[in-house]
Amino acid sequence: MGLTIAQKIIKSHLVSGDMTPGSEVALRIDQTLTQDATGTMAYLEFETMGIDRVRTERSVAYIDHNTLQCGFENPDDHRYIQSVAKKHGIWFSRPGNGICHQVHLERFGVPGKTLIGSDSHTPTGGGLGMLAFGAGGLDVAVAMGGGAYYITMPKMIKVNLTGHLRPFVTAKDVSLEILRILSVKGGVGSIIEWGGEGVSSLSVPERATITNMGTELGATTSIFPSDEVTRAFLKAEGREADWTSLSSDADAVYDRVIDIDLSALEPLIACPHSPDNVVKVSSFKGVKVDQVCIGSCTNSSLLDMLKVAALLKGKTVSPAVSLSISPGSKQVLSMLAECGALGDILASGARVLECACGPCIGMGFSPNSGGVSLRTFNRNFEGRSGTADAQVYLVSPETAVAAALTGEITDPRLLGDMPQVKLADSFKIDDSAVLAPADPAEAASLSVVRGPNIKPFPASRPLTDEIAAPLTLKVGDNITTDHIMPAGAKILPYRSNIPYLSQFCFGVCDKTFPERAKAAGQSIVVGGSNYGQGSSREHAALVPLYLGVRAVAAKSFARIHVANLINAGILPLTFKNPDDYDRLNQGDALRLDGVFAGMDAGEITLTDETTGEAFKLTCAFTARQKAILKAGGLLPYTKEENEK
Ligand code: MIC
Ligand code: SF4
Repeated sequence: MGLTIAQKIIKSHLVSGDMTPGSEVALRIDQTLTQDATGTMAYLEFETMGIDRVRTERSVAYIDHNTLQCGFENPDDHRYIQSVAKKHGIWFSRPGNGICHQVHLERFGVPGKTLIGSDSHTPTGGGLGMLAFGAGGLDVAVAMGGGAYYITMPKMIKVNLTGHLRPFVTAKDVSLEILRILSVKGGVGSIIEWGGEGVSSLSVPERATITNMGTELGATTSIFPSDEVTRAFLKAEGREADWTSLSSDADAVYDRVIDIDLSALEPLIACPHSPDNVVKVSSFKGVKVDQVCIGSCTNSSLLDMLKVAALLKGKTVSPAVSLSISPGSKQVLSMLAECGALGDILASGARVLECACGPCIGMGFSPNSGGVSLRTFNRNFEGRSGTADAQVYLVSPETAVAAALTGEITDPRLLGDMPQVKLADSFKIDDSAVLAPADPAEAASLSVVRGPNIKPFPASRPLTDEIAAPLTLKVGDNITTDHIMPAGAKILPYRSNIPYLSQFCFGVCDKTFPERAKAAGQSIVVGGSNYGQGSSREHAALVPLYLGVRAVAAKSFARIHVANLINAGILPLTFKNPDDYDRLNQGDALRLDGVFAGMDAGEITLTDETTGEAFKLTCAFTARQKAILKAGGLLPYTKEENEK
């Protein structure tokens, strides 16, 4: 039987496990990346492992999230990351050099290699034919130390593309179409492989837009073949030698095949507050727009920016709209400047922000009260923009420009003819903002700079056979990590200060949760389906751990979050009968009995002492996951293993 592209890469990186869907496989990791909002914690974790130098082929630390410096916290963290990177063999991408995923695609990604990053959009690398996963910081720390990365062997979904995109219809609309078809849960447990004759009409940045938003489907990752288009992109980056051809076997078997005719697509828009709430842009008439943001790791490539500049050229942004543009990298910005496109953007009245995540993660540029914001980003979760009652829509750069010019949600096809935009054959290569690590001889004498905002990790507790705890919080379906541990300019600077962060835990759902959880000492949280979707932030597990959460019972979990819960030593349990969710009430006194035997049997009983009812919860943990949970998390587990 033939293999898919992903199966081929998994096979060549398999450390242990068998490749049957649902079993655990351990993969050798070639490259890692971190960003600054998750990086500080990841490097603190790496340091506790006592390994002098990373054992990967390439590890890169990016500064792109926490770039607003409203106090000492972010610059202190940047200095910490810079010094730890230099000492331990990690390349350091300075603030201003760009968004991790965009820069990694341009300068470091290699087809056929494995990459894990402490950011959920690491699958952007799939646009180049990398097998790239988002992961918690601790998993990235382990991989930097040469340890394997464990995943549940996914099913394979193929999306077969035919035809080609018509003017004003873009790769972003392809992403929104697959979200419309599959929903934010539809990719869970699967790798999405993009194929078919339509693929050759998509450039690498367009493919990367699509693999980037595979994260919103809950997919383990997404991947494109590596073909002549990939080779041309790498050649333009001066890296043709990194190219290899990658395709699936003709007789590869997929669990599901979805057909998308690119020629039949129309401009699409995701409505508040979920990326899968997708309709046609043409269905909107007269909806006023206050703000438009173009950028983020989804849509900040040179191609996107050139199209935006061409559409803005000679025109003026509507007085009702505030338009921001953040190019994805220094390379993109300097090429825009050199060809004059930046001048066209500025002349239109747009505000040019630095090459960073910025508004995407609420780092500035929040909308006005109740404002309508159209963004070329990948997430429109409630409150994520920094304005609680903002209405955020996700669109392509073309649709974003149409709204910026007209002041209303507008079908971009009404703008007239799409100007022709072509990518240059060679890009401007300037890696001066990427600092090389010290050589091993010098590294030993280097010290690491730590600011006062770095506080100790929450203490882990070994698992107990009985857990008696109140149900301190019951939440619904599709709870995101932005609900559990919000981000934004006011909170993100405290990512290395768990006690401080804890006061905002579940703030979007219930501001009283932190106080109630602390008062209870230990507690159990109940969630609906797809609990923990979204970001890779391990803080969404570490902060609940600090607040005494011992277990989360949910209808189902998102992949990265469930791994983070296990790594933190919190039990993720799934309702055997999803309807039991309805029979539990916030405030009930709960008890889990026989946890150890239950873990072995794959089923634990939860008793609601308030109502007297009992429920079955499933827990299909692997032997390794059980050992991690019993030890109280991955750090104590690794320590125990090292002492053996
Ligand atoms: C996000 O888009 O939510 C983030 C911020 O990039 C996160 C990482 C984080 O929370 O620091 C992600 O997607 O993993
Ligand atoms: Fe940055 Fe936004 Fe991409 Fe997350 S989704 S990495 S915040 S640009």
